[in-house]
Amino acid sequence: MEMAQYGRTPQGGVNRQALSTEDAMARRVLVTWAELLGLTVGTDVVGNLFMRLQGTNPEAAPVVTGSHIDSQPTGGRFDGVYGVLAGLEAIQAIREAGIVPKRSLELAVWMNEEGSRFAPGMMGSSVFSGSRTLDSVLSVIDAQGISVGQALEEIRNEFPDIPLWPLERRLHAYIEAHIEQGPVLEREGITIGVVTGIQGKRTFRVSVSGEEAHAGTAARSERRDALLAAVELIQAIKALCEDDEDLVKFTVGRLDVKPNAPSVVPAEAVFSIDLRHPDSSKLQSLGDQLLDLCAYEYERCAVSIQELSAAPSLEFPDSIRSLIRRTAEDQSISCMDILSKAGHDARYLHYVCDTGMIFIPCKDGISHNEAESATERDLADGARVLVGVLLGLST
Ligand code: HGY
Ligand code: MN
Ligand code: MN
Repeated sequence: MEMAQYGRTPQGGVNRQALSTEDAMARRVLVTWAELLGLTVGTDVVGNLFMRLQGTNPEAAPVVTGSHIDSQPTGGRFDGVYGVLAGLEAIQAIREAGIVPKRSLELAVWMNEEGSRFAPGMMGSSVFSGSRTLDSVLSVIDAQGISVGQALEEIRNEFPDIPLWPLERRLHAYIEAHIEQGPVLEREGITIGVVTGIQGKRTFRVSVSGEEAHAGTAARSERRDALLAAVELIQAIKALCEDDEDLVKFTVGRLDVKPNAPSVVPAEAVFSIDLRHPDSSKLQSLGDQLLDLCAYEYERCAVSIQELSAAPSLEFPDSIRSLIRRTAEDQSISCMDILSKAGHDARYLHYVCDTGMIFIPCKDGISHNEAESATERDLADGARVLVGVLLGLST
């Protein structure tokens, strides 16, 4: 609740976008809490934050837990930050129990998971794990034309004393606690989701270019209305994505129109596409058909499409999943297997070390919405299971 003050919105949610002043304030509080616990704090060139409880064998690859603290513009108080604070609580509980694990335990705060201010998301975890190059993210700009590189420099200036740790460090395992962001656990009356994997996702940016004209005089047959063209194209993609099983997830979350003036025929419409499906081959073919649709002309306008990210469905290793399941059962906390329909930084850690996720329910499955909420009991149970899993991996 205290963390939710940073970027708090009047409707009770948070707007704490990546590398914003609200993000910097939240980082400041986290670093203070970590230092009070005697943890060692580090960062890296892509703005990830790490807080370490040293193990008896400092050379051994660490066990890492964490998530993100950046939010969507109308985000909730739990998406991401729950995993960071559950991780901090878990490390605090282990330390206060006087347990010194063999492997160091680290809390990770990944930079820009959400991809709202700077697209695509998961920049911190993908660069850390070597899936993306640092240069490919530094040049990305926000709506005001500020680049990730500039924003990172500002954040570094806020925390000049935090040492830079290397990218692509060897990790022993990574565990992320997160709210489900869907209705299944709550509907089934189950507390812990043993996450089996993450569904695939492809994101695109589509630019439609037409020509400014007078709204009152330009003849319809001569108009090159970029917005009407975008609407036609979006409708065509919507039809392509309609499946009976409701497995295809197609979202146009952002649409920018230029010049965006009521009496000027729009000359440009740029929109985002977020496309997801649990079956990687289906996602591949849907995305390719979408690309084909963009090859046509709509309202005499030109269409160009850029793929921003493409990630197949993944399955977490059974070793981690059974450890999570056993830990929940040992603590008589109900659990069930569940596929993550939402994306997470755990995707990129999965490519470099044994990785898993622990879900807890959220109210009505609502997320990426200011009404997002979770019960204290579920939040605490998730942290309890996290402690057990971290001990299982590090002692
Ligand atoms: O979009 C996602 O799946 C994640 O919550 N950023
Ligand atoms: Mn999240
Ligand atoms: Mn999110």
